[in-house]
Amino acid sequence: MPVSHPTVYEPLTEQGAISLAVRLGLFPEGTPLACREIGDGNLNLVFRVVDQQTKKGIIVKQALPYAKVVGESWPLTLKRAVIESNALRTFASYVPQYVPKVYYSDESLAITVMEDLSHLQIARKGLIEGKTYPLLSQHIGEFIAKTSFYTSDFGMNQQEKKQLAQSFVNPELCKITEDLVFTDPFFNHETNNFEDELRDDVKALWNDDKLRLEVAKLKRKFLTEGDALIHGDLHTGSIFASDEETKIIDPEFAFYGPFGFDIGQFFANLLLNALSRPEQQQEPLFAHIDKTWDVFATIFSDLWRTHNVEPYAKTEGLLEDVLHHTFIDAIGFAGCEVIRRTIGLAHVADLDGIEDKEERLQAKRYALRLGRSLILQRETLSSTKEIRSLFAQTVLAATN
Ligand code: SR1
Ligand code: MG
Repeated sequence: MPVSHPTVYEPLTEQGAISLAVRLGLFPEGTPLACREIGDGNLNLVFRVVDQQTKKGIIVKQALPYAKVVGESWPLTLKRAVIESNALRTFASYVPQYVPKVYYSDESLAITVMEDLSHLQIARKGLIEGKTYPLLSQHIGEFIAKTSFYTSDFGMNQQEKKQLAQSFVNPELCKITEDLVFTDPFFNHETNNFEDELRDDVKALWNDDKLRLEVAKLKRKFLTEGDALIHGDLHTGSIFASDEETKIIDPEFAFYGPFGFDIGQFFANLLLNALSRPEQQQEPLFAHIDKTWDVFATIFSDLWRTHNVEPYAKTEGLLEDVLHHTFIDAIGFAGCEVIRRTIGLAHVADLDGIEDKEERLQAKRYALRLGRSLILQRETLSSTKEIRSLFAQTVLAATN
C-alpha cells in the first residue's frame, strides 16, 4: 500500500518519521519500527527510527521554522536544512570518515535523513563526565585541514570556488553568529543571560573599549573573509565521539568564512570544559588544543605543497603568513566564543552544570577573564602551549 506523505512543509511527528523511512525503503518491508524524538539542540527536531529487532536505526532531522531554544517568536529559515545536507555531502567528498552518511534530503520539507550515530556519544557530554577521547584532536585537526584546504582558493579551481561559495550563502544563520557571538555579549543586550552576581564583571566587559575594538576587528573578519567552506558551529555539542571514532554533525551554519573560525570554536569549547574540571584533570584538554593545531598545520602545509592550484603557492613566506593569521584569528575567535557561552543566549552545560553555585560563579568569572585575555593577547602567543600559562594567569589574577 503506498504511504501518503506531505509535500508542503509541516513539522514531522514520530509516526511521520516512520512513514518516511518506510517510503524511502531504508528498512526491509514488514520491519517492526519504533521512533522517538531525541533532539536536545537549540534549533531542530531529531527523530531516531529503529528496527526493534536488530536495533539498527536511522536519523531523520527536520528544521523547524523558528529557533527552538527561544520559541516561535524567533523565525528562522528552513533553507538551513539544505545548507546542512549539502555541507555534509561536500565534507564527505574529502573526509567521509568524519561525517554521517546522508541517505536522503528534501528541501521543501527541510528534512535530512542520515546515519544513526547512537553508538557514539556527544563529545560535550563525555567531556563533562571526564572522558578524554584520545583521538578527538587528531580527527578534528584533519577534518578542518582537509575541508578548509580543498574548498579554498589554494585547493580548488578558483572559479568553481566562487560558485560553491554562492551555494553556501547563509545570511540568517551567519546573523545569529554575528549577533550572539560577536555583538550582543559585548553590549547590554536583551539576549544576554547571566546571573545577577556576575553583573559587575559583565559591566566591566561592556565598558572595556580596548576589548570592544579587538572584538570589532574579529567580527569584521567573520563578516568579510571567505577563505573556505567552514562548519560554522564546531562546538563540542556538534561532535559525536568514542575512543576510536569522531563524527562531525550539524553544519547548518556552514558558509564561506575565515580559516580560523572552526578551530577557534573548538578550542573555546575545550577551554570551557577545562574551566569546569579540577586543575589536575585539565591537561588532556590543553593537549587536545596543541594536537588540533599541530595536525591542522601539518596536513594543511602538506596539501599546500602537493596540491596547490595558486600560482603564488611557492612564494616564500605565503604559507607561513596564512598559518600565522589563522592561528591568531583562531585564538581571538575562541575568546569571543568563551565569553558568549558564559553570558550570552546559548550557554554550555560544562559551566551551567557545575552544581555548587559559588564554584559555578567562579568558573564563569574565570571564563570572562580568559575570553578577554585570549582576545587581547592573541597576537602575543607564539604557540598553543602558551594557552596553559594564559589560563593559569587568568585564574591566578582572579584569586589575587
Ligand atoms: C538561536 S541558536 C543559538 C546557538 O545554537 C547554535 O548551536 C549556535 O551555536 C547558535 O549560536
Ligand atoms: Mg547545532
